[in-house]
Amino acid sequence: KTPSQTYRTSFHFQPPKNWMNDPNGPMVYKGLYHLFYQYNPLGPDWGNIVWAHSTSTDLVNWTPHKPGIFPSQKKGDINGCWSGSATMLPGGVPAILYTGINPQNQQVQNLAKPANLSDPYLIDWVKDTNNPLMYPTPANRLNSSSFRDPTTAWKGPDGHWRVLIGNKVNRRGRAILYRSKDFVHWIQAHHPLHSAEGTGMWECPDFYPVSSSIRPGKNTGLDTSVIGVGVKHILKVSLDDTKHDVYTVGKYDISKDVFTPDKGAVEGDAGLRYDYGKFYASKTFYDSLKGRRILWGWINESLSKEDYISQGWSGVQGIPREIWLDKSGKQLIQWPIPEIEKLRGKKVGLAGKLLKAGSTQQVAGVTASQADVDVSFSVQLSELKKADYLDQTRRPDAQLLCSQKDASIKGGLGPFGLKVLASKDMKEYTAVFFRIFKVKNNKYKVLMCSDQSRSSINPRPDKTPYGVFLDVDPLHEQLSLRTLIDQSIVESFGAKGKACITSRVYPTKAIGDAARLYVFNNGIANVAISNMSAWSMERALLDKKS
Ligand code: DQQ
Repeated sequence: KTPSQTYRTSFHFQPPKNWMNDPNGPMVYKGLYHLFYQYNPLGPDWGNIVWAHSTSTDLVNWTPHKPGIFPSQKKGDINGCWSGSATMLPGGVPAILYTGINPQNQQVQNLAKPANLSDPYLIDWVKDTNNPLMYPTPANRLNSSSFRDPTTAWKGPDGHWRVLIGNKVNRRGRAILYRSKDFVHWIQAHHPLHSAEGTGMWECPDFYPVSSSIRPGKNTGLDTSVIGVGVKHILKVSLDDTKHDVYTVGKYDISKDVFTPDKGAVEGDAGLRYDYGKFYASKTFYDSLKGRRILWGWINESLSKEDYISQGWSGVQGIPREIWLDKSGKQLIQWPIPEIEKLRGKKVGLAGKLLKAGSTQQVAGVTASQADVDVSFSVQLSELKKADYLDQTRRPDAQLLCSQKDASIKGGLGPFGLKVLASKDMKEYTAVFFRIFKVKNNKYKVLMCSDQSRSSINPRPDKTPYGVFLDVDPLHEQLSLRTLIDQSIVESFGAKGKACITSRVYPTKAIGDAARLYVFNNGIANVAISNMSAWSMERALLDKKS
C-alpha cells in the first residue's frame, strides 16, 4: 500500500478517490438500494459539489454510476448541487429535492425526477423546469446563505406534502416548513415546524416517525408519512457550529404542524447525539424491502487539510445502522445492518472468562486491522463495590472525563474494554472502554470512552478522546460493546446500541498485519467476559462493476 492507501477502508463505503461528505437521497427503488453523496469530482478537498451515485443489492457491496445530479440549470444549481433527500411519490416515482447554489450564490431548493422509470439504476435525472421551487425573497426574508438541505417529504391526511428546510435567524436554529399539493408549487408555512434558540444553523434536518410499541425481535421501522397512535417523531438536526448530529424524541401534531420535544428532552449540543465521535450530516430512509429505518452518516477526517489533500481522498460513510426507539421511549437504539455480518470470516471466541484486575490479553487469530468484535462483560456485586464515587452535583462531562482519565489511569472499576489497532510495542493503540462509577442512592453510572489520544505516534491528526454516559444498570445487566474496526475507523456501539462512538485514527505502526487486538482491565476490581466473538472481516466490493 502506498501512504495514500494505508488508511483506506475495506468495508466502510468510500469512492476510489477525492472528497466525499454528506450522504444524500438514500432510497430503495425496484429492489436496489441507492446512495448519493456530496462529492468533488476534481479533487480531495470540498468544492465543485455534485451528487455522486452508487447502487447495491445488499448495502454492503456497491456499484458506482456517473453522478446523478450535477450543476446544469442556470437559475437553480449552476454553482453546486448540495444536500437533499428522496421521497417516494404515489405510483412509486422517486423525487429528489436538493439545494442548488444559484448564480448569485444563494441557496435555493430544486426538484429532480428520474429520466427513465424502467431503469432500476436510475442513471439519468431530469430537473424540473420550474426550478428553483423554494428560494429567499424580500418577503420571506430568509437568509440566502442559511437555507438548505430539504428532508424527505411526508404527506398529511389532507393530501398535502410537507418538507423541512434547515435555517437559522441569528443564533436560533429553525426547521422551515413548506407545503405543496403537487410537489412542484411549495408554500412556506407561517411558522417553522420547530426552532430552538442558541443552537446556530441547522443543517441536514431529518424528521421521521418511530414506533413506540416495540415488539421483541422486531424493530419495525415506519414510512415517513405514518402518523397516529403509538407513533412518536424524531427531529434530528446537524449543528453546524459543533459538527454534531443531535436529536430529540417528541410529538408531532399534524393539525398544527408543530413538533414538541418530550418533557425533559434536551435540545442543542448538550442533547442526545447519534454518535459521540465523528458522524455528521446523517440521513435516514425507510427500507420498504425489510420494513426498517436505516441511518447513513458521514465520518469526516481527523487529519489536517494539508494531510488529507496529500492523501488524495477524504471522508468515509459509517456502516448503515438500523434505528428504532428504545423501550424507555426516551432515546434511539442503533445497530449495524445485519447484512454486514456476511463479511465475517475467521472467528475466535471466548466465554465465561475472568478478566483479572490489571490484566491485558491479546485476541490472536483475527485480522485486527479489519474486524468485527462483540464482547459483553459482567461484574459481580462484590466487585461493583470497588467502583469509585462520582459526584454528580456538578453535572460531570463524559468527554472531559474520558480525556482526564485515559486507559492508563487505574480506577476502582475499570477502565476495561478493548485496545484496537494496537502496535506490538503498545506505542500505538485506540482504547474503547468502560468505567463504572458509584453515584448517590446506591446507583451506578457507566462511562463509555473511545480514546484515540495514543492512536498514532504521528502528532498531526486530531486525537481528542470521546465519551458518553450509558443508560444501563451494571448490577442487573451485562455491559456490551460491539466495535467495527476498519483500517482507520473504529466504530463502536455500547450497550447493544444505546450509544455510539466513531473514531478516525491514523496509526503508523499498527497497520495491516502488524495491528493487534487486546482485551484489558486496568481497574482494581475483576470483571468477567461473559462472551466474546471476534471475526476477521472480508473486504466489501465498493467499486463493483454492474
Ligand atoms: N454539506 C452540504 C450542505 C450541508 C453541509 C454541502 C453539511 O448542503 O449543509 O456540501 O455537511
